[in-house]
Amino acid sequence: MAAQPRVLLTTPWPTRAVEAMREHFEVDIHDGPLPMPEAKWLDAVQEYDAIAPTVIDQIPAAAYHGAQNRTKILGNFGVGYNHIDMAAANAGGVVVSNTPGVLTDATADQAVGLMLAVARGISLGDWKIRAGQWKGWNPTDSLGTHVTGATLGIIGFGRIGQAMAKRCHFGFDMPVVFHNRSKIDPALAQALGAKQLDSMDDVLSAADFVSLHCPGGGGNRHLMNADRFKAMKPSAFLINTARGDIVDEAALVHALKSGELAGAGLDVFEDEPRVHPELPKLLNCVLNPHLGSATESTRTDMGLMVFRNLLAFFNGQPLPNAVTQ
Ligand code: 8YV
Repeated sequence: MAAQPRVLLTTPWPTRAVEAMREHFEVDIHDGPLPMPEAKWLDAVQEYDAIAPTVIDQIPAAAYHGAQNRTKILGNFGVGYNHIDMAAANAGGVVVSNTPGVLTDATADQAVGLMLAVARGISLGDWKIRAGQWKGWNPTDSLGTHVTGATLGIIGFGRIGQAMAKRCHFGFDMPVVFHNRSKIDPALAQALGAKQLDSMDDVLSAADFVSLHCPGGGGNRHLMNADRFKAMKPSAFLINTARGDIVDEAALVHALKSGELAGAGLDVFEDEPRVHPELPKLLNCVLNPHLGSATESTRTDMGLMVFRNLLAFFNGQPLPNAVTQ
């Protein structure tokens, strides 16, 4: 019997996805310090046919030399791949797959949750009770911002941006405006109660809530900077479930402190797991530790999707989710 392909997961996964992998591959799971150290990466690319990284991995340049290495495919556990050097992978003949679609709903749900949590003081209220700080109801205590009917601005109208529009338009009667690099079919936008505006600044100035759903890295680094915060209404909130580097965190802290922005709901940060030291001190933001796709079923589905891509690769079939950039 031919030897099974050897696969390394750079961090533990949900059990069912690992079991599926183990039916077809010889699987090892890195259980040392995270992210997986560079020395381990350098050994791993000589020992494994495939490696399945996640967003936290810092992949060394030598890992992309497909001709010299045993590793010919990176099956990314996640849809975003800004931590993968695609130019190097393409040049070195290393194939990359990702996990689009399966985490769309979970991530849009989380964005809605952050919007409500920061606008309505849900996490602050929870903290007040736990800290024994609730002195009793009164008509002016802990007043938040009304969400239903407010205008939502979406930056990046891909799968997750569209799922956010759907929830907010049909669930909260919100008019939705959006910015997207390419033109979106107006009929598709209209079906979600959304309208594409000419410029990003048009969206920022119209919105009561701005939710980011574009990829990180490249030209999107610090897309939300001091000037862009100035373009937003002082009563507006920023929601980020996309990537931390889209936001200039220092400029955001300034905007939140100076009253240029009313608040922020953040699931992702520029230099995870480090969070700008001022953010936890601010009561007008809600902070989550990168939970967008963190449901048991979603993380299992992500693992199963990596598995299907590796299976196709080792069977010589086209990858269902090849990253082609
Ligand atoms: C993941 C994500 O948890 O898929 C993505 O791009 O941001 C998250 O949902 C993480 O990136 C997994 O690597």
